[in-house]
Amino acid sequence: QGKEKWLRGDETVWRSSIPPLHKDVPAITKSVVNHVHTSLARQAYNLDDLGAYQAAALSVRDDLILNWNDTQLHYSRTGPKRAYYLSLEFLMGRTLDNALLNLGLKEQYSDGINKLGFNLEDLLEQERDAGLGNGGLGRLAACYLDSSASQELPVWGYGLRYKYGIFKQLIGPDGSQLEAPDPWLEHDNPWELPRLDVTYEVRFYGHAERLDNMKALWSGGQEVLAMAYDVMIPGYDTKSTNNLRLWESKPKRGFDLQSFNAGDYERAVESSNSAAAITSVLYPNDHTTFGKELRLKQQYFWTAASLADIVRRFKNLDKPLTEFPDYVAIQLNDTHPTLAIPELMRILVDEEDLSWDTAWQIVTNTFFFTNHTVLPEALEKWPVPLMENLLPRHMQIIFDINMIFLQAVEKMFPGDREKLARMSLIEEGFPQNIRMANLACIGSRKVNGVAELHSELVRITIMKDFVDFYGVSKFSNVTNGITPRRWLDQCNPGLSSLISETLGIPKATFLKDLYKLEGLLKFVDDPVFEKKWAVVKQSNKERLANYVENILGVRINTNAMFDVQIKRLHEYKRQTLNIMGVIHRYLTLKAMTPEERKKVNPKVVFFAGKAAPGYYIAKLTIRLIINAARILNADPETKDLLSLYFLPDYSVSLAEVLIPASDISQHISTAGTEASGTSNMKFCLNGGLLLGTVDGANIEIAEEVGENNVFFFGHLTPAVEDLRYQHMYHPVPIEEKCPALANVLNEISAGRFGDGGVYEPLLNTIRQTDYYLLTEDFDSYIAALKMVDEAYQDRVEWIKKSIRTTAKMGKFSSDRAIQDYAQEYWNIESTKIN
Ligand code: B1N
Repeated sequence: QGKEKWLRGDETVWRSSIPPLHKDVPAITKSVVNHVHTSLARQAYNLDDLGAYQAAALSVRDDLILNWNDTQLHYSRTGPKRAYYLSLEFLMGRTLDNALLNLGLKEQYSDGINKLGFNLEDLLEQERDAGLGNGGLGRLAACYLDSSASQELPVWGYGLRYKYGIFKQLIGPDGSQLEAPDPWLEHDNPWELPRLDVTYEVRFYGHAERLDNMKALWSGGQEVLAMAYDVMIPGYDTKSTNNLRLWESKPKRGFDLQSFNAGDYERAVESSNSAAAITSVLYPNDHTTFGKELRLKQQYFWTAASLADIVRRFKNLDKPLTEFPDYVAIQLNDTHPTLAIPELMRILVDEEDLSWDTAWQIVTNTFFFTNHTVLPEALEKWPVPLMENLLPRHMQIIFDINMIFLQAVEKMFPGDREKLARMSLIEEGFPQNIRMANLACIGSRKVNGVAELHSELVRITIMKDFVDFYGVSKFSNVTNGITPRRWLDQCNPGLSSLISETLGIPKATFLKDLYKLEGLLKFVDDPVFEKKWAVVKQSNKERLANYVENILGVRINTNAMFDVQIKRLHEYKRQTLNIMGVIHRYLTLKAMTPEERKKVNPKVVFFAGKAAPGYYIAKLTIRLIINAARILNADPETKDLLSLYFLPDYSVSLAEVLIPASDISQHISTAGTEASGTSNMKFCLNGGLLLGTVDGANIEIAEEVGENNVFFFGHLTPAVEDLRYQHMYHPVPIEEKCPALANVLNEISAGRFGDGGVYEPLLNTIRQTDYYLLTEDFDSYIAALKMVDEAYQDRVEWIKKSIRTTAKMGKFSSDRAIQDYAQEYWNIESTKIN
């Protein structure tokens, strides 16, 4: 390394001129003021919070870039095996606070910013969330990047730089959700580096002509440019700074000069508009597929640019392509990047002239596939005619993969036509459809689910035939995790400090090894510690109350129990079960005498979450929650005992305020439907207790903390199928099956929470098929809520439960999950950057 010849100019001049990191307060103020004056062309007299935020961010960015440079140079020099995480979503949230904590510079910056007459906490609030994701799947990708960098693993993310992230949620006068665009780049984004020199051409449409040896020539059509933007991902307490590369689509030329010269200006910009459209907006649906051409374009644009970039980087190593899997592992985050499989085949066979078999060998040793849901409506299928038109060469490759694969299946299971039909990459019908999960499975080395139960369901339902064919060892589990840096230290600094002080270890020790939290168990019966624990929770509830007062203008009772359900609105997540439970509680309170009411503990129920803009039933649920809140919160008889808030525009930043304030949170999906859930882990890490069904990662949380510290209810997964069958073929009227719920539905119908007619379609989903089994679980849900109330009466015991819960969250660090991927899947190693 030291013997390398210096490439350009005088080495000593270069080396002595590299700027230093801004580590002490004078260096920090100097750097910030420098950015105020030069980068922003402002001065002290005309600087506001936004400007001060920008200057602070630019100063921190300088530090990140220096670390990033050293990290990337180190990777290039040492050429380790790298892993790439391909995700159509990265729900990053804000960056400044996280970067300061990971760099270990928060206190210094706070002091420096004070000296300049500003308050760091105010500046942090100026930053917009990077909301490039819908929910759990996108936030998981963000946690995994943090853990990869923190553990000094050579991992890059690849995604799209959407001009508009997840929509902003507004609430209309009638209580229904309205959507507004999210122009998150409006104020410039200091956390990205535009790479004008990193561009690739991506082809769409055109014609594919078959040649010999299963090769083909793909030509014509439309070419679009992909340009890279790099987002620095700092590790915690390390110099390692990884990269998230996001692609932006651009027209190859500014506009079509021919049409322009011919005076057809509209035509001239049309093609440039259609190129820019590809990365203009994040699709706001989760768990549903729409079959829209623009979405398929996004998927191909992103996988083609990412693979071109990965192959180019591999070629710099000067190794034969057959060694590609020794240097590259690619994780497919759900089926969204599955086109990477035929795309790598195309590169290897058509461009690199490898034989089909050699190429397939390389491909199937490079890719790994994570499935995130078994819900049928979420499994991606693309119509064959659409694929044939947009990506003719990929369609040929998929047919060829399928033919060879089905021959192998036929050989192992001769004559089993039904099995062949189920395993085929092509679903018969009008039109035919491509089953992306099947393609992702056969093109990957391993397939995993995201929690034990879910991985088992993958093996016995959607992938059953593939387990029979490949053997079970290809199908395993990596239970999801969350980064304790953001989801403990950053969002709950009070608790983080208390833990550090109690265990007598620096924060970094447990933030890098979350199992260290078990040390708290020794203090469960220490009354002084219990008191401090309760004080932290109380101050987090005050912080939330202030937030609510700011946006809704009401003061909430922080002595009440805080009960929280925050997640995307979806029937399977059963926010309806929760709101029906709230209304049931309200009706019960109304029926009580004032004397009886005196024995009731006050409770505040919080909801937050977005509904996909086209998801009618989910939007009706929001409307019901908001209109019920208007009645409940205005009822003088009950409002001090039960109040209800729907906080609009749920985001990562809002989660950071809500989660540390919760006493109890709800994770109440119909058993077998929530693959994992990750907010359940976040609440428990922050000492909130869990009320949930026996589903997803709830099960593993209960295994860790002990069943007596969680509140479980409802039917178990094996019962669900039978119950649905009964509902279909032997329906029992809801009045008989569940009178308590029937009563709630009747009150809603009767107009108690505004025009009852509006809610009929929602109520009918329960009265009729009840696919998500609310009528089956309602009574045990109400019983579980009652147990929560009783448990909360004994506040000391509640605090003990809370401490025990936090203490046992070690398993749910995303560091553990990433270690598992690194060792069992990618075969990559940590490297220290000096
Ligand atoms: O992925 C999370 C899990 O914790 C959740 O349980 C799971 O529901 C979530 C299509 C999805 N599964 N599928 C999606 C997102 C976007 C889209 O277009 C499907 N999200 C999940 C992390 O494993």
